[in-house]
Amino acid sequence: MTGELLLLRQAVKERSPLIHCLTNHISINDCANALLAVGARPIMAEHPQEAGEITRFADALLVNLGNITDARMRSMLLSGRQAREDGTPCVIDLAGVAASSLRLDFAQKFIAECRPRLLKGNISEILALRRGKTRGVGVDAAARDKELPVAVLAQEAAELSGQCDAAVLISGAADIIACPPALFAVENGDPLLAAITGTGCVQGALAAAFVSCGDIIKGATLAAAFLSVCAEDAARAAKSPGTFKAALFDRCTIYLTKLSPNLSGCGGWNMEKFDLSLYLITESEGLSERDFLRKIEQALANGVSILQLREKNKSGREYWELALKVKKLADGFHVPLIIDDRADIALAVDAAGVHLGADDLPVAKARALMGKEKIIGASAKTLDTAVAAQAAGANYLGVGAIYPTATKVKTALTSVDTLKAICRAVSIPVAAIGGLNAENIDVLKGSGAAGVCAVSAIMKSPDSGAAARLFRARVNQCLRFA
Ligand code: TZP
Ligand code: MG
Repeated sequence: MTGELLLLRQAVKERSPLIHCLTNHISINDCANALLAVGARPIMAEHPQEAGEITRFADALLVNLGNITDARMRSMLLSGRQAREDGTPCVIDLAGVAASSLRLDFAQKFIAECRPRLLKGNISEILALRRGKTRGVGVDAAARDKELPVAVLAQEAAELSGQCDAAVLISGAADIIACPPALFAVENGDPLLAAITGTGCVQGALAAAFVSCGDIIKGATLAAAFLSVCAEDAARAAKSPGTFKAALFDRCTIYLTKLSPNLSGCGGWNMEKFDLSLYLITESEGLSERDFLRKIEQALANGVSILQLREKNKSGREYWELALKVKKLADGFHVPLIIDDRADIALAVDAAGVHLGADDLPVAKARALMGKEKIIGASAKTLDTAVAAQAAGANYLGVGAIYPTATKVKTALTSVDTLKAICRAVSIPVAAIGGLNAENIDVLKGSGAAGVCAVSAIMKSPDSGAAARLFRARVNQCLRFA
């Protein structure tokens, strides 16, 4: 399931589905921006004379009952019927059905006539629909409903799913996704999600995007897992609602490299916050500083997902000065910067992390110095060193050289079979390295690698932007989170 969710997230980015949203004006802008952030195309057209026409060529329809109006109700029925006729997936966000009979009656009518594939609401909204009775609450869940144990939520979701012949997503501290026999709980998230209005609406919009490219249950589960884990990550960077909101939208743009079961909360998922898919490692030899920085900038603008500054012959002072400049470039593209060899330089420039080899500080020592939040990558050439690096606290591995490298690096080759064995044995993501270029990365298909490192293929190209763009296209074809 985890790998399939990653594929689905990738598919949205690649296919850019058109998502027709009939939604309230409180959160309409956030929904549109969240859809853009994950690579979908929002269209919020709500005039009754155009709604059905637009649904006809949309990839999914979202109707959200928040702050409902006559015109929007009319449009929802027109669009909903169109979606049903065309087999276009339709998601209904039951916003406010626990608050008013108008909305509850309308939801029942819409479900009966338009047969949405996914019903989404907080626990009070789900209970209102289950029982056909409003609950005298606003648009958030009643305190007494929020206290219900997860097992009861799951039961209610499963029963509503049967009642309405649709999947059900209950949003809350734990999100429940039910379409019997499938049942998932996502226990990730952060209380700050409740401190800004409309994050529930955003979850519904994301669900519409994800179900447009895959099945309903996976789409709903990914929407819950994705938003929750982005929120956890955003909350580490921002502690108050305004900055949290900006950080949350920034996180929504990430490709995922890893989505693994969250061991502390059964049924939850963790996603890695960095993307190894195209890992540029710098090489400054023979270049003026100006040309070196320009080469990096061009590559960053063309699909590099993570950057390593690698300098072997500079003094500490020179390394630090260059790292400051490269950090500024990387920040401009929201690309994490990793510093090769030197934890001190990484800390001094507040880089995202450090990459360590056999001659550098041991991973455990660097972890003790750098804390939990910094990324520590480790080179591994054998299964044993890979497993040991993970145990010592590494966040990713660089494995190779897969092919002989044209750089001055003296290193033994690592076979693709060893790469595969390492990918199977560790749960952290693995990037392949060594002599890899757009022509030969096919060997990585099915290896389980999360990314590809490139030095010469990009840094030695006269046009590093074009080289990165080509590399990115090939990486997307080859890796697909195999
Ligand atoms: N470690 C193993 S191979 C290598 C490093 C740093 C260099 C890879 O460079 P290229 O140009 O991608 O072969
Ligand atoms: Mg090193």
